Amino acid sequence: LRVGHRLSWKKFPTLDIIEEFYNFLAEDYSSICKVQTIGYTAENRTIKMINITDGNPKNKIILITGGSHAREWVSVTSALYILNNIVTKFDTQSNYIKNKNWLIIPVMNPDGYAYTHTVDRLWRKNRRNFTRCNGVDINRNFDSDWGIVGITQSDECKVTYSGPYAFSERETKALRKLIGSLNWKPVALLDLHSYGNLILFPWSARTQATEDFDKHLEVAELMRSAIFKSSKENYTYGATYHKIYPATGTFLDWAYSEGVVHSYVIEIKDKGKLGFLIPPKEIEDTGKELFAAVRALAKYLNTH
Ligand code: ING
Ligand code: ZN
Repeated sequence: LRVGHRLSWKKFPTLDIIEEFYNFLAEDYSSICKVQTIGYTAENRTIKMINITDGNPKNKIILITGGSHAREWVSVTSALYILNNIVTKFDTQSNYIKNKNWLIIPVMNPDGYAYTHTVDRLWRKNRRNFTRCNGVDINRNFDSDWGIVGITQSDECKVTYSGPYAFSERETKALRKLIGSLNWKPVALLDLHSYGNLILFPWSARTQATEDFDKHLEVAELMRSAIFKSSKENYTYGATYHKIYPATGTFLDWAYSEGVVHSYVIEIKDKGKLGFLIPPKEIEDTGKELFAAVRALAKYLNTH
């Protein structure tokens, strides 16, 4: 138990413990970090973001998100690990970490996350009520190629239900409002998911390569090798459409189309043996390997 909060890397934390940790950071490191509410959920929970900066207006913005899918717990703890390491060791960080404006949203889907702790460990979507079934897949509800017949899922009972229309959900609206409110767009997005040991970049809904394909390959290779050095975990990379499967309305594609050139999804471990049920003893090493990937990205952005 650390003084001031109950978060540890030995257990997957509940939302209460996560928010207690945010408040601890905001109090103890008030000169570099603030907790902001970016919106509200279907069940009226707050969606929180931690904003870290030394105040230099020239800092490039990097957005890191986790927990858009409720059951992908290791995406939440990895975002928390990254957050903890940036903030609590800020003075000892490399320059390429300190000269960024970090926006970190560890739990994009708090209703779903709470539900996986209390009712159904393998719930994926948010918790909005519909007539037959509940929940929209947050990562299918953004306004990027939303509605393509055969890919967009219109059955509310399916785990990848795309919602009645693009940006129908409060959780996705919060992200749209955040990006719209910034004076400068983030240069990078790292949207954390599990599982698969993969680094993915756009497009998810289109077969063709983006005009930034070569840059994406270069950064993905840097992150892959940083992860391998950290933990000996093997990750591979590619454009989502070809590497895994076509998907419309994804945060990845939408962020990229909004001008976030370096948009990536990392599908954290494993390759399917334990899947979503990574045990708590892996929280710390996994956090470390993800922070290694983040450092590689931040370092690249210093010279590009
Ligand atoms: N996988 C992602 C999903 O939403 C993905 C894969 C990421 C698809 C980004 C498209 C864009 O299906 C998991 N495990 O959620
Ligand atoms: Zn996911």
